[in-house]
Amino acid sequence: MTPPIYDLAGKRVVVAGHRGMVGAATARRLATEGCTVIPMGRDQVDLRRQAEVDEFLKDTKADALVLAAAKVGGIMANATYPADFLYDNLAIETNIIHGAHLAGIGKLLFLGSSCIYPKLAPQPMTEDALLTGPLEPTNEWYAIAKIAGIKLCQAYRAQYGADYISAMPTNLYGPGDNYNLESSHVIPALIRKAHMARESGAKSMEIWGTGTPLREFLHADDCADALVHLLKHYSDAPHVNVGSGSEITIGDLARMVMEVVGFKGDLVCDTTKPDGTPRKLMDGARLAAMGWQPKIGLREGLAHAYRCFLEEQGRR
Ligand code: GFB
Repeated sequence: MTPPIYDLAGKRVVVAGHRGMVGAATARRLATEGCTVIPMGRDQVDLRRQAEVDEFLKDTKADALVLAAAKVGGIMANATYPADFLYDNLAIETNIIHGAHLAGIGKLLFLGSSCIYPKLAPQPMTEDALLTGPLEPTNEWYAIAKIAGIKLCQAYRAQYGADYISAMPTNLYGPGDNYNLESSHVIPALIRKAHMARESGAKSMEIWGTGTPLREFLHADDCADALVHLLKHYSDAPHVNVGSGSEITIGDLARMVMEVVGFKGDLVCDTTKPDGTPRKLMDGARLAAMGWQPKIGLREGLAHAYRCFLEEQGRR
């Protein structure tokens, strides 16, 4: 492995969105690098207000910042709250990127999403597929905000020489996920549905859509590991895909979750609900060439996520 171009040991690193699933995983991973992690979240600052963000950041004396704060949600939340997904995400990233620049924070890592790519992008999707076609309508608002974030990082690099980089993770899951059935992503929804079906002795469990869409999933701890790798080894304008390299249909995913949870009933498709984009597999060659590989397989990751779900339920 080539030596890091950015040494994290002893650095003060702000994690914006430290209570979210990826932010929390990133804070845990950064702590193992000998960093001082400075949490920044909506419990301390309204991230949609520039003045509050500027005030917070100028006092941190931070060297680097990971921008994991965002309004996130699954397919229904995205389609139901387009204004929140566009406004909140644009405001959060604009305020934090500009605030980091004003505070003299030299290194910043912005987190986007695989939904930035066109709905029918050639698969696997390389970074060059950005802005080559129309977006998937169920999440275009979120996608537009995340594309703006990439461009902001590139603009601050071009105009001010700031070392601001962007990572585009695939669909993520793991500890601290959102299990609200209306607003969650598919994995936490399936975990909760399978658990409830087993507990209640139900004969079947419902999934949204046809079960045929393909998705790529990455455990949040693997994502955090990739983000730290990028902080240490990457300094350039183009964004970088962060994926696991393997995909699965939603139907097969549901059957795998049912096995992990121990629910033996039938699977029923609610086709009144949307499928979203038919396929979304990242090309991970750019990150692989930097020497990074995922470590957590899907079945193992789902078993871990289910254990975390049970623990989180037990704490309520
Ligand atoms: O994870 P998910 O909500 O987001 O849905 P997207 C993935 C697939 O799982 C879709 C199906 O085809 C859903 O129809 N699905 C089946 C379910 N059952 C369920 C269920 O009970 N709950 C949910 N949520 N889905 C999101 C974007 O798209 O991906 C975001 O909306 C973001 O902007 C995120 O980019 C990573 O993969 O379709």
